[in-house]
Amino acid sequence: MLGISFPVFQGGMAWIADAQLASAVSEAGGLGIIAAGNADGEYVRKEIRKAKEMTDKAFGLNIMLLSPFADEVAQIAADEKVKVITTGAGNPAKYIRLWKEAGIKVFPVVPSVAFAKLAERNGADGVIAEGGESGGHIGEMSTMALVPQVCDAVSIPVIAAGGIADGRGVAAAFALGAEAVQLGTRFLSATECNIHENYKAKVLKAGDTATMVTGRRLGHPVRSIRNQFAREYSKIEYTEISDKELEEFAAGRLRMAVQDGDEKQGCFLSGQIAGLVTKEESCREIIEDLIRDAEGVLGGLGQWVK
Ligand code: TUI
Repeated sequence: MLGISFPVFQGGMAWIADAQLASAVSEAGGLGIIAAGNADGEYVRKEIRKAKEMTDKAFGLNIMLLSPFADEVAQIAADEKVKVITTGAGNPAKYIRLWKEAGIKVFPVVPSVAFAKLAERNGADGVIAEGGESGGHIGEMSTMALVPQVCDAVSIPVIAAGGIADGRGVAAAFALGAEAVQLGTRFLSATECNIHENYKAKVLKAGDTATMVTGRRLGHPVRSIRNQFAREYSKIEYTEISDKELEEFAAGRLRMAVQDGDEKQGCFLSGQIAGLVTKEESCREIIEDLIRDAEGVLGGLGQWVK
């Protein structure tokens, strides 16, 4: 469907997944995805054009639907005819006709079976079933429970996401019925990933319980590495503080992490699988390693088959 060599999507991480990371993943045979995040249309158009210079292969654009620029970015994606759009944090129904008319393949991230069915009815080409092990904005389901139920509920391809960072995770996703995987946290350690060195170091150092979830009160739970900011947020979250003040407290924190590497004040989004991410490697090494190891795991039952 997409002309990619390997069934691996790189997650559309806001302020992180730029033209350099996306083109490196696509050049390595996966599907690189530029993240629009909360950025305006001009930033997104520039990144799309940069990626077109850097690779002839297909790449995607992730549109974060809570962004104040979502309408503008949705139109730019159609004008620029990106090959693939993924969406996060909402329902992309109102844009799907625009994107389909531009010949774009559409893959909404879905946090539940109901949402997956809705996406299929609305004309999505596939769904990304993302469990709450992932970093950033999360749903309530775990990947292990969500993926097989979504696979049974829809007949379009299912891409599994959340808690996958190595070949074992890829094999598990395929065992659950997925046709591809999406990884975010593993690509944070890529040499081509332009995050501040402090961010990379934090991910490389993180263990299994390094992350926590904040933001449930405002309806947008977000998983990030436990630090001063995350602790302070969680301390004030259920006090008498107003919604507006709480939002203001969190505003701009991801950029502080990604661009300034501010270990105390920044919000370092990461999945629970960060404990498996222990070295910096190129996107090519990451993808080749995933596929080789997954094949080893899936083929590993041969000795038991009579
Ligand atoms: O979107 C993500 N991950 C993200 S978005 C983000 S930026 C952000 N900043 C502040 C608040 C919220 C987000 C950082 N990380 N992943 C895809 C994803 N989509 N996970 C869960 C969902 C989702 C949740 C609810 C998709 C649809 C949905 O629909 C329910 C509804 O009522 O809209």
